[in-house]
Amino acid sequence: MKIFALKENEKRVEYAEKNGKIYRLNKPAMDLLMNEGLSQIPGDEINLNFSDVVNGQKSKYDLDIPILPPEIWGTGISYYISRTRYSEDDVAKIMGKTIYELVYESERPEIFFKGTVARCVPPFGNVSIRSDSKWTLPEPELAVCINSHGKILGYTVFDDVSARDIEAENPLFLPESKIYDGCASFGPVLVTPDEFTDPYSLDIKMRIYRDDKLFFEGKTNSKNIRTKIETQIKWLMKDNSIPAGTILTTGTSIIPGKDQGLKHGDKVEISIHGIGTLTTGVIKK
Ligand code: DO4
Ligand code: MG
Repeated sequence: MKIFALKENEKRVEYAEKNGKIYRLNKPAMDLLMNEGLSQIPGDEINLNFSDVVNGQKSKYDLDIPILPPEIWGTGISYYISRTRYSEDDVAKIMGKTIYELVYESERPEIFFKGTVARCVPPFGNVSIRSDSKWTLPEPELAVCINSHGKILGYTVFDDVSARDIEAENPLFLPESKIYDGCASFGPVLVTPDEFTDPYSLDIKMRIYRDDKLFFEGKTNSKNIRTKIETQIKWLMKDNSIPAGTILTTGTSIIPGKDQGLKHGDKVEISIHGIGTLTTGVIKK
């Protein structure tokens, strides 16, 4: 099943796609996700072309984020390339190793609070560059939605937009680099595990367009992730109660360079095999 949401006359309406049929839900999508035993989807089947809704380039509809997570968390430095690229700056070292090398080697992953729904923009919305940042990067990531026991309810595409200059200036500035208005987007759909292939063999691609021309392109595969998603969830939930519907975004491994930061007017496309393409614009505050 794939969950998505549209804004209709200023109201949020949730939908589910299953076996080629689309249902307008009359119960919250979250209830549906938490009740796998339901034999019938609670809603009316409607005549809507799924590819018109979630086509990566554009949508005929006004999409919203697929679910409304009560909390959003992130994992950092979960790929070898992030360990290396983050260590390139003049960053803090402990006993001769950069903090990023150390966190990559550590059993405990780096886990940080990423934000709330109010700070997320929907697919085809505009993510933001902070007014005090000159180097902000998109971070294309596979994200999971979990219940309060840590069970994975669905997978989605997440952009963990980050003010890299603020983060590089001082690691204690991480919260300001990560959490601000327009610091994230996710969607266009949430795919339930029964429709999902192996989360450790997914092609992930990102393209940035500037003035309608391709400005940056990168690709990776989720097989390169160091800490398995289940282990990330276990650490997130250690002595930390997590409300059902929480999103955990699992880390980036496509990292544009210093001269490839986002600019006002850019378009970012992030595709993950089996989920779809998340497209957003970019604005500078
Ligand atoms: O401290 C760095 C955070 C890195 C991050 O968000 C990632 O690796 O995806
Ligand atoms: Mg990230």
